[in-house]
Amino acid sequence: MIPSHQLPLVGLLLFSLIPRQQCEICEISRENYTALNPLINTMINSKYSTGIQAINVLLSLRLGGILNQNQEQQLMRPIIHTVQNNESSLTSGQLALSILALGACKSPDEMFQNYPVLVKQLENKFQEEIKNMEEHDDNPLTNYYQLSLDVLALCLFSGNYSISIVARKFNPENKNYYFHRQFSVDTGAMAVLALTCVKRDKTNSQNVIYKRDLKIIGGHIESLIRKILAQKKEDGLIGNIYSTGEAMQALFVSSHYYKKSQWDCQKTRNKVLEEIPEGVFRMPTAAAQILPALLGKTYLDVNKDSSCVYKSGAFNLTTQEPTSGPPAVSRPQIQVNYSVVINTTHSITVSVANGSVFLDVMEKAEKENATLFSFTAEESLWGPYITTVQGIKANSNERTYWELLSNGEPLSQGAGSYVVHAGENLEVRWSKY
Ligand code: CBY
Repeated sequence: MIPSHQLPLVGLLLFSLIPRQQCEICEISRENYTALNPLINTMINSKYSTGIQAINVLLSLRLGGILNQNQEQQLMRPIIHTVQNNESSLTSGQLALSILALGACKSPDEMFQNYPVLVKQLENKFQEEIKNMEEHDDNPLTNYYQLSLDVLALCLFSGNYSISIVARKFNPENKNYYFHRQFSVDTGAMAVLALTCVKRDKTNSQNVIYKRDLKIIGGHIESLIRKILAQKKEDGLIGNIYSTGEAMQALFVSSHYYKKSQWDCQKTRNKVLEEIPEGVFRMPTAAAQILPALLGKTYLDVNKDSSCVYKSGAFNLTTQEPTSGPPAVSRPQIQVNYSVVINTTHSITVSVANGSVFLDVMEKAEKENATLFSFTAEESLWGPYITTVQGIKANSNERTYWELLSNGEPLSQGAGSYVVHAGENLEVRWSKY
């Protein structure tokens, strides 16, 4: 017989012996960390002229416990500069991500001084998103990926937001989860992280209205997880290679919503590891979005005491300039076809240096005929985002944008990173998502 006063202790012991089946996290073991070196070196050695591109990198490296204090300071500088000087021009999601990055693993007193001000600004930006939806046929100023980041940052950093608005707006049937009627895994995954945070944060509340909304939110998580798992591919990827890291994070935090047999975490992880040497994650943001999942971390760990412990010496960091290849002039030229498609098609054949990206082709075409091929781009976390062509501007209230295609197929990389091939038919098409 076990004396009754020892029962809680025995219970605790038994609980700690239960295998972690409930929480399927297949992070890679320390011996295999060398496989991650290309990701980490890309992030550390890139030059961040605008803070925007460094945001995700700082968050990811902090969560992984990879930066020493000096490196951390260096990455924080351009980000702090960006949030302080461009407050109004930052989108809600960029501000939310900056809050996550600057606040990751810091106790309130170590935190960046203006913190409460940033959280207040985010509350306002989130409200503007909701207001825009009410006034413009349910279209936010940005998109649901960013609204999810907003809720996540407000939830993790004690900002104000309405649970009932979250329960209402994040219904998985909402059109904002879909582009061209295709479910966006990135968006669904970020929403699962946000909704899970809200659910965990408010579960102990006695408020009856909260209880009703939390039940609705639980239903949303379940349905989003079903939609994410439905995008699992034969090779283990979920959506595409760039959405897989975030899908993994969503699946880590919601393991009681699916059966173990529904997802082979190792298979997904191994496929991602295979792609690293292929250079698929050459963009710092791409590297930053895959790394946490490979280390078994999620954005919900951002304010856990135990996270971000500095793993001194675990990674082989090289501090060299990223190799950029021979100068463009000495590279052989290739010819590609480029078209702008609105209702009619305007085409041109241009020659560019081998190894050029889509944006180089657009610049060359513009030089040859500015009337037909003029364009503008904005800096985003993923590099340049094409906003206007021939003066026609993408508009989120109308769900219009300039779609990039090659040989009739939409590209899965942006204009600044897609490397073009000789003879290819490249296209920018005025489209509706
Ligand atoms: N992030 C965001 O606001 C973007 C959210 C996101 C879901 C994002 C993908 C996922 C992510 N992890 O960041 C997203 N794309 C969105 C929402 C959109 C729409 C933006 C609408 C709006 N009002 O905000 C839209 C217009 C449908 C869209 N993406 C367009 C494009 C094309 C850009 C073309 C251009 N005009 O420059 C393009 C190139 C697809 C195409 N063939 O035209 C595109 N997106 C791509 C390829 C991608 C992936 C980038 C991958 C890469 N290696 O470059 C992406 C990761 C991402 C960025 N889009 Co969108 C999706 C994927 O492949 N998994 C928040 C902010 C703080 O960072």
